[in-house]
Amino acid sequence: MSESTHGRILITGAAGGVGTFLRTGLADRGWAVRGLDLVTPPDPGPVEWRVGDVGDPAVLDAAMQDVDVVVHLAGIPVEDRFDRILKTNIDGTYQVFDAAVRNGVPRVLAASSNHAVGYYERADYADSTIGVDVRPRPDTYYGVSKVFMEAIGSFYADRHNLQVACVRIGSCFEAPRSRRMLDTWLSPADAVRLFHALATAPDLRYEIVYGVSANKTAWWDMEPGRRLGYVAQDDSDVFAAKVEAEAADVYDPEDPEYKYLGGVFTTFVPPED
Ligand code: 15L
Repeated sequence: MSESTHGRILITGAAGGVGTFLRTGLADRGWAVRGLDLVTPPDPGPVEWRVGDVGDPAVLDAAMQDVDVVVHLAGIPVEDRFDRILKTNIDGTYQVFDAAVRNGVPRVLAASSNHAVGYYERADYADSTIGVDVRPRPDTYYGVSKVFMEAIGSFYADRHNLQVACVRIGSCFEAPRSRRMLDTWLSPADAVRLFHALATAPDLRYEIVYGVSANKTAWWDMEPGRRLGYVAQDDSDVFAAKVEAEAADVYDPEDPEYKYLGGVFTTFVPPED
């Protein structure tokens, strides 16, 4: 344990969007934060910074010294060609889990995504919420890489007693950017609440949770997160009038953006180059 209140947390992909929210938010909560990314951001904040690639075991071994919890965010955050997803998201995630076991880090919190289950249809959940135990239905190669993340997390929890939580993150931005995101929004403050709760939850073995705020229109089961101490406090409803006024299209429940959990990701084709 370090001298901080909770210990040392390593965030991979700490320069990215979610990483930027978490690295300052978790430091404010009393964690000693170590950030790892390909670049150093102009304003890393109260963070010990490491530059390197999660694909490099030596980089990971150095970054995981004296670490209590790894938050694994690094990866391509959208659809891409399979070979790139394979290298960065699938092999990169394997490397992170393997390095955690090799270096005796007890807990890994991994950023899965709603796109692991993106082909589920909203209309089928008009009177219920979608659970975390449904069959994976990835909507992209990106989503496939998140299913792999959840699978290797489960394998390493069973094989190596690693404590693992996989967070199917919704849309983590300052504010919802579209009508769909009124359902899927995870506020930056709730993201910090969620990852802090998962980092400190007693008796964690293996869990999948949805990473979403307390949105009036959310249709994902919040109970697994709640059981682990996550109390969401934000609701996208405060942005609803603004989002509705700015929406360019007419609401059509058959539009993939609204029909599927993963929205337009269900229509994405990987780039050719
Ligand atoms: C994700 O997994 C992406 O990384 C992010 O860019 C958003 O598009 C988000 O899902 C979403 O579904 O809104």
